[in-house]
Amino acid sequence: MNPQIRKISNSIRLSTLLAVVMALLASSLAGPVKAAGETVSVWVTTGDQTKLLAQQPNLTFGADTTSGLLVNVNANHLYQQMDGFGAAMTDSSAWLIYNKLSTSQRNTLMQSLFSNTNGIGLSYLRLPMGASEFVNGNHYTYDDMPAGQSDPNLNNFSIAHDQAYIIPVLQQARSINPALGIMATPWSAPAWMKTNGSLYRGGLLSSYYGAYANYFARFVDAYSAAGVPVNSLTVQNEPQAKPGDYPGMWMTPANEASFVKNNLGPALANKNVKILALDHNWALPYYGIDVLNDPAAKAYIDGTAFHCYGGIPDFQSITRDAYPDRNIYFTECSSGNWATNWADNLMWDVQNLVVGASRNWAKTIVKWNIALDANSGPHTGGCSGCTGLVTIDQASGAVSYHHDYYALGQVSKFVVPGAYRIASSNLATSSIYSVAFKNPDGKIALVVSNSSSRSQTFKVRWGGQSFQYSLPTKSVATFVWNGTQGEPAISGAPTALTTTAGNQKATLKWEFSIYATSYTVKRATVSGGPYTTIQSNVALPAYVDASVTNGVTYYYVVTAVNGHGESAPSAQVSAIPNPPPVVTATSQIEAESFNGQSGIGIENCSDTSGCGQSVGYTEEGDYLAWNQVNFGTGIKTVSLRVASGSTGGTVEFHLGSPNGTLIASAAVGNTGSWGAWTTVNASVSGASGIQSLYIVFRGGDPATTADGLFNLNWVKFSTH
Ligand SMILES: [Ca+2]
Ligand SMILES: [Ca+2]
Repeated sequence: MNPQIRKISNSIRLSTLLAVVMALLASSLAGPVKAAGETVSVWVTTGDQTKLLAQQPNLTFGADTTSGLLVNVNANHLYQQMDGFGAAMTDSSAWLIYNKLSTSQRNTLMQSLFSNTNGIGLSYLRLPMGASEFVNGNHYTYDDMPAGQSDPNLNNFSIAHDQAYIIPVLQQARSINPALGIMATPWSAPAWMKTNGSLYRGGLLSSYYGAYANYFARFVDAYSAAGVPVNSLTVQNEPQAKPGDYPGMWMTPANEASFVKNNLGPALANKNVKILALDHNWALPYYGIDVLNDPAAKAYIDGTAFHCYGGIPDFQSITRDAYPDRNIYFTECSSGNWATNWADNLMWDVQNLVVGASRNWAKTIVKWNIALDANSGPHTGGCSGCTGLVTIDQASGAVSYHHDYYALGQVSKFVVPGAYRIASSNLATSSIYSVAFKNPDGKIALVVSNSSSRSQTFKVRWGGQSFQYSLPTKSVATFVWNGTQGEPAISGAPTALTTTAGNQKATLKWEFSIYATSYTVKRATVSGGPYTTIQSNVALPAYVDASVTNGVTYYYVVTAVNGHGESAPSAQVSAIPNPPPVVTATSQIEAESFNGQSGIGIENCSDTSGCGQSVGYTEEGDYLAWNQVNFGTGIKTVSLRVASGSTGGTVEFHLGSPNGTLIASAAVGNTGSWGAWTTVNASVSGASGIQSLYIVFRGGDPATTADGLFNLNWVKFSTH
């Protein structure tokens, strides 16, 4: 119990009186300390493209009302601090901008990208270190050697390739937006450092970990000398991908942890560059956790970076919840000619990237190519239908702007590096999505999208005032205002409190209260109380209670607190912390219910027999583990629900450890696609009683095979 809070709540009438007196003093004597009726500027992009980041007539905050759809904003709640918004300056993008535009065309485009008065003020660029597939010509690194030769001292290292046009374009971008951040990412180490001597697939030879760390350090120094300081590095682009026709390199979490703690971290120690793990799909939230599980690696790692090509943005929070002292970044998503409905594309980007990634802790929102030509190029291998933020006509230099430019612009033009994400309502059941930020100068920017098929009217409420707005179908609006948030008394209890029991913990989440400055969490061991305060001054609407004993039922309520005092308590919820339960072998064991794993990814899925989530990204040696499975007696067979778009592989069932007693083995072939589910059966011998179970995936060398082996929905043992 915080004594100060208790004092406030006990003297609520006095403090209310004081507040009234203070307000009177402020309005009559001190001038506009808190000027009500703030002006709101409004910028809209509509799905029918009649308005493209178009400023609308100003609105004014007025008296608060509480009917209809309510988008609440509470700037007291500070989530992550933003590093910026942007896209990737690939070799292809820089080549087009530098070589295919006249000076005047180039200046106009660069202003439209990087100025937030003449354009959308992009503030973060991702830069491939060497070639991705988006290159005008051959794939390259900064230290290529003839086949059979190596260069362990990096005598041949040079960024001359980039000096021709990439660095000049980056310098111009920085001159327009001096706050521009740069994130660099290698697609592959030089071929001579790799297990297969190729820029495609293969892994990094352990004998060159030191040389490769020096390669990063040389790159950072060379770019700094060229006037383009690098703010962050990801260890490897898509370390779990195995591209066959453009640069890529296989790295496991253990590879990244080893490379970072022994080589890359020390090599960059005094260079003020953040090191980020993963840089791959939302579907791989356990990868970053596995890297951060190594404390020596974690000491050098700022956070984990995600791409959009599998999984959902919410999975970012799996990594963040495991390591709340490390950051989250969103670093790549391409649009392309596989999706051509402009309005739907606008809504997808706003909902999943601007809103979804930001609401799941991302400090950057970065799309893929900033510019490509009309043929989705130039590119060498890889994606053949990708589109950039803009398309540049190689013949005329004409520039066309795509939905991504406006989706990003609705936030990047108004939210600068250093802004914090603040609390705002998501009304998913009404297809109204929002995210809000508070800039370093105090200015608030609220982005609201309406992805429903009709116009919708909602109210934005902030600090005891509100305004109303009607947003057309499949459109997005940004509302910008300045001022000090008012602080009326909190009228209602916190809502939507939920709790999830875990091993030695209970996790609480609730909807934020519009005027709260903090929350108090209270607990009882008897339903209805009396409750004891276990934590006051909780800054955000979430709490993990780790001071629990397994097997005990706990009852929780939360209250919202501000300068006027404390709200009524929320509805009560209960949880019984417990170790993972014993799983019955003859029940349907969902693959995603594992207690331990190595190397897997997760996806939401659909299957006629139910799916929830499935496990994928399976390669040789990956496994799932359950601590306690009760086989009973007489187990004879096991059924597996699987899907595979590749040649498949083998699944093995072991007891005790991944290499323990083998009780069953089943071959899984191509089922037609990654979503074509089929049931495979195998005989089982030697399984009885309560055992730990390991499901181990077998097949091929992960560094060189083209795809994962197969997806797994569930397994079920049987006595028949
Ligand atoms: Ca894997
Ligand atoms: Ca499942």
